[in-house]
Amino acid sequence: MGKKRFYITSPLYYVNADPHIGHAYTEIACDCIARYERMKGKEVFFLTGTDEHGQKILRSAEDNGKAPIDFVDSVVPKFKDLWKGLSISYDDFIRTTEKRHVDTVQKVLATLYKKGDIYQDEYKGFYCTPCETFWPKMQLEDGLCPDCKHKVEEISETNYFFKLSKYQDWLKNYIKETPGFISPGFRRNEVLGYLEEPLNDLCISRPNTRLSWGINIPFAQDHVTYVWFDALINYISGCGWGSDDKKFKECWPCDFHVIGKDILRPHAVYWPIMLHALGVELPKTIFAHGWWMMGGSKMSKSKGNVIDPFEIIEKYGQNAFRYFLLREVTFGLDGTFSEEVFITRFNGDLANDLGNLLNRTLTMVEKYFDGVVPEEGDMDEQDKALDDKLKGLPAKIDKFLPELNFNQSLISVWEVINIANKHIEVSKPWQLAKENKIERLKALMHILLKVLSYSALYIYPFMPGCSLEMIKQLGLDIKEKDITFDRLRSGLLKPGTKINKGSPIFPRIDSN
Ligand code: ME8
Repeated sequence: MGKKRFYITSPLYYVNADPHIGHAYTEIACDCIARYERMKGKEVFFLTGTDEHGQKILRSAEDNGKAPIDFVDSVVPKFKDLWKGLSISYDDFIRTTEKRHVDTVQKVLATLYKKGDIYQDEYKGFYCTPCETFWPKMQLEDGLCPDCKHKVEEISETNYFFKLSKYQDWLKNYIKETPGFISPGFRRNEVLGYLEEPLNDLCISRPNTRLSWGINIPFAQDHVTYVWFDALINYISGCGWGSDDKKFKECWPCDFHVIGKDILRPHAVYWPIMLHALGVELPKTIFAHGWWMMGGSKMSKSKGNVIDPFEIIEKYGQNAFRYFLLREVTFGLDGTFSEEVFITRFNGDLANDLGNLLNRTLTMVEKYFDGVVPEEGDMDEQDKALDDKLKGLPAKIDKFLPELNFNQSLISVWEVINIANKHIEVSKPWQLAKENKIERLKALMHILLKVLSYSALYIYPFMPGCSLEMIKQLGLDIKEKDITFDRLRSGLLKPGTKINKGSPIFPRIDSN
């Protein structure tokens, strides 16, 4: 058997409309972790994809005058284009309409049916189409869906049910005994809160007289599978459960399911119970992040208040976009997106702090040393303080990133960048040059180049494009595949090599 891979998943996004920045957020977070784990030398399996069945997608297809499969085929490339535009390094992209997924869903259904965990019953309830959810009357709010406040339809029909209730106590105990299973901690408490109420069995079928766009249920040809039951299974169909044992053993258990808080219940209640009933180990961590809001409410396709990520990339570049989303808000909490705040952060952190440090250091190396990296000189107190800060960085990143604490990781890198900028102000290299203090100037330039070289590599998971551009301008002899923590340990700067100064990496944005 091969080595255990680090396995991370994003949700499968609905293809009823174009992707927006909420989708980009989860994807960028997963990509950052995938790149960081690769830097640590891990084999990574990063799975993403699209959720393509169900009423909502069917309605959008009808609205667009297309057959459902043609409609989903036309939307999927938009997600793939966005991931390309954001340098998302996924290893596999799964679509729920693919045969490998359909076969797995049918196998799961057949297994659970045979085991007696799925049964047939009459269903009476209120159905919310936008949420694809049945609600008992008592949970409606003013007769409307308690989640999205849309109108619900009263329905009575024969359906198939999955015995969630049978496993409620088991799940409650599992969550209590496994603190890191649902993260952040306040989300774990929220789930324990749901589990205080009796859990209803989950209706996992739809009669195909009402909905035909779904996966056929193998023991009930007149029903299709409920879209959530279908979609969650991607996390095992995408890594070979029931079809490729070797791959499955290499990947499972999954290290991180990264999701938004909107889909906590299916992931933290239905999914663990489905896996447990199947006899499959549970994922290690389900991390639910917060929402990007616009004008006080969640940015979402149905509210029509979305920001087009293609536009932001076009205007400001993928690096700044990735940086902003990961830096601005603590992962787990909500944030408000505004272009004004984006520009402030761009001009401050990226143009003034990082971009300027790179540009002015390279300009000085050209001016004072003909663009050649000087030898390491005798460090003065301030050089040493900066060097110590730099040496302390990997430990900080290794503490914060495995907890998906992106903004603290970036803050730690920027602390070093800012100290380097202050060091320039205080040490006045232009003065040293005038006074011909060449040894001091050499030492100073060397430590600045060292800070920039290490920073270029540390920011790789967050802004891979920016990292590669810095590597090029600094003249470092490193290929992308060699960006690893091992490589960092063997030193980066080679005195005597030429730098390659280019144009500023983040030119200031004039917002007027
Ligand atoms: O729920 N802020 O798909 P979906 C932050 N197909 N993140 C957001 C966001 C926002 N305003 N809006 C969306 C589905 N997201 C199901 C998932 S998984 C087996 C099936 C992100 O297209 C966030 O990760 O509605 C959220 O959980 C996901 O997109 C929902 O995407």
